[in-house]
Amino acid sequence: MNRAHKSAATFVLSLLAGLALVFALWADAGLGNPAGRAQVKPNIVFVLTDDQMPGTENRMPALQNNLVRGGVKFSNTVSTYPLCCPGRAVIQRGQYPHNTKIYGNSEPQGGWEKFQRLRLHQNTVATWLDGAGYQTGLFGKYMNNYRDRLIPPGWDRWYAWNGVDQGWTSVNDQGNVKNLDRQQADVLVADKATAFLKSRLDGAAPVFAFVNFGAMHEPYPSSDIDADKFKGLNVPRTPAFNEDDVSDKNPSIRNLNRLSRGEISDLDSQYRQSLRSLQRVDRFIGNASDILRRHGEMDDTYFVFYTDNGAHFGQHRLTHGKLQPYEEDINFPLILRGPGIRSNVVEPGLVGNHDIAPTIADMANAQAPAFVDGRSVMPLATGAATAWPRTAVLSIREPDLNPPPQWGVLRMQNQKYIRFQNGAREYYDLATDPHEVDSDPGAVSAETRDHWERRIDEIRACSGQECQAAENAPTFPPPAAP
Ligand SMILES: [Ca+2]
Repeated sequence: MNRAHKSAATFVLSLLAGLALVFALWADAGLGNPAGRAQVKPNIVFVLTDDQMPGTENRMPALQNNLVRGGVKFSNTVSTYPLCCPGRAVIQRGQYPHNTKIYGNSEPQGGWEKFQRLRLHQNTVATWLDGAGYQTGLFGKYMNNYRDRLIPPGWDRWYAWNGVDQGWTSVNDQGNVKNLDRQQADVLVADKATAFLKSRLDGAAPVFAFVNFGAMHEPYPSSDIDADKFKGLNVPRTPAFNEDDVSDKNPSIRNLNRLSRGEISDLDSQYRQSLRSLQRVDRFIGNASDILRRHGEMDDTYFVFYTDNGAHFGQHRLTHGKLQPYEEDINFPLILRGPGIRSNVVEPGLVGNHDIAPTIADMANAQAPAFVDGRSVMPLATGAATAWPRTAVLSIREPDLNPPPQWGVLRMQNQKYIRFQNGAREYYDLATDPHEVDSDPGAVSAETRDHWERRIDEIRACSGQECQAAENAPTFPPPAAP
């Protein structure tokens, strides 16, 4: 307990302050902690990237060395709505998108204006942690279309990009709006977040830093020192890349031509640029880890690493984008490291981005409100869970101004059932077909398909605690009576 050692030093310097701290530590210890984790509230550093394709996390050495090898990587993490603003609303509130009602990046589907209009900003993971005594700070991308002098409740330190949609032109630095050089935006995010950690770590209160990078979203700004990295590297040529046969898929894919040589060359070039842009995020993770170690706080700090949504680069004949029901867009791995969390473990238990806020609340020993749909994944991360009863998580794309298809995915442990609004259905056995190249809804019975259709509707209608029952329902329908 390094912070406890510091408390003892404070005691020597100031008898009164020392007595108060000793009392606080005694009271904290007296409350006990059922998970057996740190008695002093841990720091939490949450790094969120933008549009990151699954697998690219393996090209981030500091992330690998500090977080993945020292923590748990969840290989089945469902993004409940693979688009920026809906994802960020889910992440801050711990709710499914059908409960945040944020379905797009701007009005009337979503955006900061709608998030604020629905007063969702008033009750988030920031207010929960602020209420639990944390020093909170947000850095970088907040919500699409945020261009306001208002600092949302719960944030003590505020450094958030302003602009229309993705066009960040300025930054709100603690209420002062300044011009922003977009090329340098991620460097500044890292600098401001690093300064926050350095200045606040010696305080008595624990720190919650929510650090939001623009990488690896287009247009992939990167630093000169990374210019020579990833030369000759291409998008992984999995069976999904420029898929040979798409006759098994819904019409929006079935009617696509194979990618041209020029399109593939562009995708490979974008992929290399995006990996270079991620190195700024990676350096932040390395620097933050070093600072925490120097302050003796690394073992008292949780790291959370995730993206607002995944992205595809040429899979299933799609060029570059998101908002598709396939694994590239909806299964970026959540990575956790910190007190009590297992080391160097890939955990296959089914989790979702609606679990992140309640998980952070659990780490902070803060109370998550009853509206939260997700659940803490700490029992899985620590290994305390003897069972994980969840059998499915729902991912959706709701009607919006973008072209169809709209869809709902029932993402099960090893299976995936996709219902398209246009009537098409896809089914993948992920155990034998992890790249989703052979959809075969006929491989399961009509009763099973009906059961999965009902489950999509049930999860799509759930709220709060009842979402757990909807997600825990049996994967297969009960056998018919003889
Ligand atoms: Ca995004």
